[in-house]
Amino acid sequence: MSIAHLRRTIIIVIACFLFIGVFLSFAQADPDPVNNNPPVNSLPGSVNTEPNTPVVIAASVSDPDVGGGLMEIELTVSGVGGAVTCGGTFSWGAGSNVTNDTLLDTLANANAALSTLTFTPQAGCTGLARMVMESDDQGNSGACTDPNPLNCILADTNFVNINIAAPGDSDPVNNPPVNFLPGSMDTLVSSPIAIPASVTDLDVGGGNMEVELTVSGVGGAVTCSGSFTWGGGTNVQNDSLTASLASVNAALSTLVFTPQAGCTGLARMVMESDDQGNSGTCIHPNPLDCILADTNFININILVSLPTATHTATAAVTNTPPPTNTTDPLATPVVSTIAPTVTALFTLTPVAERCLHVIPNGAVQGRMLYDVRAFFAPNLQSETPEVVIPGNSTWWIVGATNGFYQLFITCPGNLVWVPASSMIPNYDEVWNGAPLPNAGG
Ligand SMILES: [Ca+2]
Ligand SMILES: [Ca+2]
Ligand SMILES: [Ca+2]
Ligand SMILES: [Ca+2]
Repeated sequence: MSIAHLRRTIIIVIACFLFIGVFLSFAQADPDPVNNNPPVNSLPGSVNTEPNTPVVIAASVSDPDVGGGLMEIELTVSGVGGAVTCGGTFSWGAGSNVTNDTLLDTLANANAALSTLTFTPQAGCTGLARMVMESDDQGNSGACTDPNPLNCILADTNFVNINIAAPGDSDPVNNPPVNFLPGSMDTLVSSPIAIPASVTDLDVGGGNMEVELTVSGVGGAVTCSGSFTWGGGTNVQNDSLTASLASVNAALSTLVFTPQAGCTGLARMVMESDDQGNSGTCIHPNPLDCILADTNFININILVSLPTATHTATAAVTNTPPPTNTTDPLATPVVSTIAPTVTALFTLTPVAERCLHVIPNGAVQGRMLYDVRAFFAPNLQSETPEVVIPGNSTWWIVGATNGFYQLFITCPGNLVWVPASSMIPNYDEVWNGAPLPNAGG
């Protein structure tokens, strides 16, 4: 490499460093090198969260001329009043579970503390909370010619609204919990039976529910006692659990009732769920009045033997002719040879039958395209000998797999399958062509 070449290379490298330096100085430019410039808060105008659920707030501050000087950051949870209906607390790098806090530190450290800012709404409250952020630069930096040095300290103040509501809950008052529990089930003498139980609550959010289960004492119609096991306890006659909605439902999902040994007749279990007031602004003088509950019971019929294998069931057929002015493929008149109410002979293997008084959430009704033989299982090998589902009748679809739909026919426990290809959406005014589930297959 020649001397001239080397010199040219060095000049280019120096030019590059100069360019980068100028670029960086522009990036951090002090727009007024003589006087102080104000800090600027970065804070969202609003954030959304669910009741009893902490929310991260993205907050930071900048100041073009604070340099290595100190900033003061003050955070405050607004009191309840006016539009603000909920209090709360916050945690950040400088404090935990506080309603007001200040920090005096460098810009970098202030932003490090702000980077972990999390707001926790007041327990059980829905509505609006608010946090105020004030940053001042302690006069950093610039010449101060004002006779009052306090006038040389520049500040920025903002607030963030925190909207606290459960998805789909437009009502700021508490909504009650709803239990799902079959009205009755059958089991054999001394045979434990799994009970499908669950609870929902629109606005409990991250708050706790309390579920209490009790085996009714013998008396009146109740002739048998028993015990139960669930996620909250084993072989107990009374138990309660206070936990999140997901946790109480996980506990309920394993509920098994064991009848008193050798007893036949009727046992009963009571389920009471309360939402601990979660959530809603409580306007009652007595806070207990803001706790909403649902109470149900299930009758457990304890039988020497299960009902006879063959029985006649009257299928609840909604055989309404389809309307004429829709895209319903059946809008052209269909001549059905089957009467509106169909009596079908069911031959089902006796099992501890589960009667679905409660249709699963999200289930839709479909319409039969034509008469079709029902199946015991979702496969072509399990065709029933005599159960025919009439064309044009409508049914709840409670399961879908392997190219089959499972239909709820009638209580107790009569569930059958039909090929999914034999059903279309129901175009009546209630279902309005709601899509049917994907049956795969
Ligand atoms: Ca300045
Ligand atoms: Ca400044
Ligand atoms: Ca509500
Ligand atoms: Ca509630």
